[in-house]
Amino acid sequence: MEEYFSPGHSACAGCGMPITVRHALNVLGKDVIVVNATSCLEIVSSAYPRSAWGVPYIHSLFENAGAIAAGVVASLRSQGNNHTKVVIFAGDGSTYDIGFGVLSGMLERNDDVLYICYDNEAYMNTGNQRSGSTPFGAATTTSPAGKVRHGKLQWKKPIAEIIAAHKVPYVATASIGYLADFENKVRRAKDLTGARFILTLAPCVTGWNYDSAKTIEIAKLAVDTGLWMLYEVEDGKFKLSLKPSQFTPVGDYLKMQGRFRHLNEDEIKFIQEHVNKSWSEVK
Ligand SMILES: Cc1ncc(C[n+]2csc(CCOP(=O)(O)OP(=O)(O)O)c2C)c(N)n1
Ligand SMILES: [Mg+2]
Repeated sequence: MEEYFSPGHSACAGCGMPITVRHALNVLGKDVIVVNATSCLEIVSSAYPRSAWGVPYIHSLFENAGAIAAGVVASLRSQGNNHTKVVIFAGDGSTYDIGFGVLSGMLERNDDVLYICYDNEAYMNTGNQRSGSTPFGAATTTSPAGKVRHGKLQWKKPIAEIIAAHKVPYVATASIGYLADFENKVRRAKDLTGARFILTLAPCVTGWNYDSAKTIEIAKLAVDTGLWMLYEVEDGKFKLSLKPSQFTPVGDYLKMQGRFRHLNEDEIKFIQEHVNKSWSEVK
């Protein structure tokens, strides 16, 4: 198989982000133009004079990936090119927070763009600051764990639900712990037109603070504990991709990561109850 995201980039060993990009491009193929919002991905893959990209690549600001992609697709289509796919790769900082306004515009116009967010649950490139995606209880440099408080005090922003509320043709959540499921979702999105969005959990070794050999295990455990729900919303229809018959306790996931090290049993129970409630709502 030809590769479009090559080794030799400078991502950390075990980083979940290049796994996301590589597998997405394997499905999307060569006829693609990538727009990439400022993030770890841009830094590790595009420092001049090197490039890890085997497809055309544009670096955008945090704020305007959605607008740049909309412009690229408008230009292509006006030239009679109806085949080239335009895909955005962006981190959670851009997606949930700083680029959200422009993303919302792209969705509202139903621009023919596939947006893939690799979610590592914080602003990692600048040294691990909390984002709207950082989960409850996680310690970051701006939601520290100490005597007064234990990490982030808010839950994750429900970004996939917010995007589905725009009534775009396709929204999905994925995890690199379930790569075949992720690839199937990219394949489905590739075949559709209009604004499509895939949110992929992509663990960060340094920010989450775990053994770099455990990336896939952790990404899988996030799903198996029920903390990270895999689903699709196509034409407004919600469909679970995987419903674990028995959930692993959330503590098994939390205790593997330094960012949750400070949590006590009551706090872990509180998170477990939140997960149970989310699933009963879905049912
Ligand atoms: C408007 C703006 N604010 C802040 C920055 C500095 N900055 C560059 S990358 C980055 C973190 C990106 O976080 P995320 O989108 O989650 O991607 P990650 O680094 O985690 O891969 C920040 C804060 C910037 N480039 N532009
Ligand atoms: Mg991030």
